[in-house]
Amino acid sequence: MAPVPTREDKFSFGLWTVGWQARDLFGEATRPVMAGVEAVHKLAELGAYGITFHDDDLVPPGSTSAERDTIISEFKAALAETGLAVPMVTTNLFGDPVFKDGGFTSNDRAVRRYALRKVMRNMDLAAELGAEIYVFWGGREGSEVDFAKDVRSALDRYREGIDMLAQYSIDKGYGMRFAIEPKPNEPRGDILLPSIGHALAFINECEHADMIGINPETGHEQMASLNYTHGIAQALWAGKLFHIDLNGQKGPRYDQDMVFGYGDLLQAFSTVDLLENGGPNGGPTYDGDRHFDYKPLRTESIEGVWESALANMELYLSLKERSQSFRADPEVQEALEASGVYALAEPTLNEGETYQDLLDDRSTFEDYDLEAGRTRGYGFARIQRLALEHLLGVRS
Ligand code: ASC
Ligand code: MN
Ligand code: MN
Ligand code: MN
Repeated sequence: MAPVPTREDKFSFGLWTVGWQARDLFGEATRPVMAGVEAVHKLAELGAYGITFHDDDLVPPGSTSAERDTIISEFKAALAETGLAVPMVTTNLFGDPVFKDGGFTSNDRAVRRYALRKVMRNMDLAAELGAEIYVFWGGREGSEVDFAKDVRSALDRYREGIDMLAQYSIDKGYGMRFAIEPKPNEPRGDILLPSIGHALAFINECEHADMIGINPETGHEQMASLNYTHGIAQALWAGKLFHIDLNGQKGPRYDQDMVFGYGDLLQAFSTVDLLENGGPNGGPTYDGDRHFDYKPLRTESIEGVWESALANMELYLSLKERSQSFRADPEVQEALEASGVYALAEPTLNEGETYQDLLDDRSTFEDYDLEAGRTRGYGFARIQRLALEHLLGVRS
């Protein structure tokens, strides 16, 4: 029996995910528009905790002020009725043709100023709905032509925008935390802040770095052949994992946004193990929402949309169960012990030991048994075998 999702599991979905009409590069929409209210009711029924949105997902571009007000008040009523939360909100700075060269980093200054206004307007709504996280995915911040974009100036403008918006949140008392979402390419040929590492380095240059973290998406890292679990572990280590976008991706190709676990299942297993168990040697853990940013298959009608929404949550919970059985297995603990996994938590130098003490310790170099170090085995093969047996449920 698959585990049943509940509010306590803190699952959330983008309105643009279940609401995706499945318009792609080669074909028209295969599904009708889904109103925010419908998504709220159905997600709540399935056991989700929250719903997130881009400004334009909730309020179609071109709506009048009166239409906007009506949509927002109906959306709020649905939230009140179901108890669904809005933990995160974000801005669409990619769909409108005005953003073809980016929002914060467009070569056109008027576009940059318009982009900032669009974000501020939506931050006001986000605050009204109680969102604590504000995501920035700069899908159009980038280039196809290296000579057409001064990357250093673009990063100056990116930082200027983020700094100003951080100040806006502070001055308004919104208390939001920002989460930057990296992606290597698509829709731009190359996107700025292409990986977790690039984004972390960028944040360190921002004025209000303490309130800025990242929102890494599984598939975006995997598009660049990077290990997502390692990436979020480094973000946790840096105290910067403010939010996550979970989904599935089959290696380096276009952004597939499949159901979580439908790409690299083994890596999804280590991702859930890290998020739920925090790593064998402890350290900062993640307590935000388990947010899915996926696209229901284009082949599906509405039944398939809700089927796949449920599949994300069920698969996550199944992997959580499997990771708990993995961690609780005495043989696994013994294998981790024998492999030095726990021992890596021990500092390399003794307390108070200096480099001079190390130089004086002949056992570390002159008398070190190099041959023993060269020929030992680490036993990682056994850990992998046990992990797969737990994942497959042949061991519990
Ligand atoms: C986001 C986000 C993405 C993109 C994508 C748009 O806000 O996290 O990955 O927009 O979902 O289709
Ligand atoms: Mn300031
Ligand atoms: Mn994606
Ligand atoms: Mn995403």
